[in-house]
Amino acid sequence: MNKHYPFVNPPLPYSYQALEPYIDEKTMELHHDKHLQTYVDNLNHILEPYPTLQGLSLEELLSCPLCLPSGLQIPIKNNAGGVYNHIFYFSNLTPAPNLPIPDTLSDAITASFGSFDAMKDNLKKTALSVFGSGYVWLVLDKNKTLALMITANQDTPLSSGFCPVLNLDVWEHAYYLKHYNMRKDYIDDWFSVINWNQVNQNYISCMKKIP
Ligand code: MN3
Repeated sequence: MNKHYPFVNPPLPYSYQALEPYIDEKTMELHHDKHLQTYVDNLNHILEPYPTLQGLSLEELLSCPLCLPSGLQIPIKNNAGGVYNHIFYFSNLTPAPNLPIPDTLSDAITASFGSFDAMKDNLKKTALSVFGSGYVWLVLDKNKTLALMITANQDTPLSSGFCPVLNLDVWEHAYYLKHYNMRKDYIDDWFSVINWNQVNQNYISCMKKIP
């Protein structure tokens, strides 16, 4: 995929039905082909008249909102965020269970939360507490500690200096066709299709980025 304008919607790294029965085919198709595609199209439309911004990556567009022209700060936060958050969400899922969690990440989770189960319980409670549309994130903070955070709408942790390790989309479009109002069941199903090898790689690259 292009790292800058014009952004493209990368294909899913698995088929639409690959995450059945945990996440259904129709949800994946609409989520990728319609929701994510709309953010890609909107972002390209916003950047079209601004050649000076067209060389910036998603991370660069999102890390310093105040560096952008004031009229573009909110539209870019919403649409570059929508692109970044969805690509990251899809990239951390897999139809092939890959437990146990790699040692590097597993040790970091134990150091920060006490145990994997404590992290999982905490993440589930946090995800259930999100009011309205948003995401729950596992992030690395400036002290190289793993932490959970909530972002509203398509906001990202990048603008507040956190490095993303894993995210969970809790907008209703991510689960309503299959799980209806049962967000709790969606969270449990999502835990069954997490690509822990990829999450471990995300953690390692975050460790390298934070001085
Ligand atoms: Mn979504």
